[in-house]
Amino acid sequence: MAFELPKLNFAYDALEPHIDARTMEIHYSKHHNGYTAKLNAAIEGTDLEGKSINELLTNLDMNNSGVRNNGGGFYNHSLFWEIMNPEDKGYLSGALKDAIIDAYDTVDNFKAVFSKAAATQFGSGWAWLCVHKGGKVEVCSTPNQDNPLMPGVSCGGTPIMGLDVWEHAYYLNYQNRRPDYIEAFFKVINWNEVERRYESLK
Ligand code: MN3
Repeated sequence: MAFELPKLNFAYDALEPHIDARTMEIHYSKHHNGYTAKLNAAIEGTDLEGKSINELLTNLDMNNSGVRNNGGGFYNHSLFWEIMNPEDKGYLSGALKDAIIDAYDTVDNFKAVFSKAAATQFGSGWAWLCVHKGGKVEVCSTPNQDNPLMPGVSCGGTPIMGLDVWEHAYYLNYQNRRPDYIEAFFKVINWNEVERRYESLK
């Protein structure tokens, strides 16, 4: 059973003005679609065929660049679309808010730490909020399409929120102003979904 590009839960223009429709269209229909197709090509006819994406990434041979880059790209973007929402965003609350305050003292400081991780990831990559067994949360970043599920990568744990800082994610609207894009991302985070993921993993 091949991987399929997941459906977007919102229209391309739904996140405007924070993320523009043209960027969303290219990002989803070209980039994410491309990772999905190349992941399928990378596992076809191998003993990796039929495994879930979590199995593929947590047991990944890091020298397998086809699965590393495209499996990462498939997983990372699938998460990214789900933790943004134009309407039903909710707000940071409950056990996730408590865990963030335990780790980063205040919500504002957490936002500063996450934003710095995203701003200072050199070149292409992602910033993450991860949950560890026991419920502790941690911010980290990774290059390219790597993510913390992969063996030995960055902070470990399971990502519950991720921000794509590849230029393809923001260049049309923000050019080189990555910090403005990061600020805009915080306006479209679907906290209900991030919190749901936290509750299911803690
Ligand atoms: Mn991307």
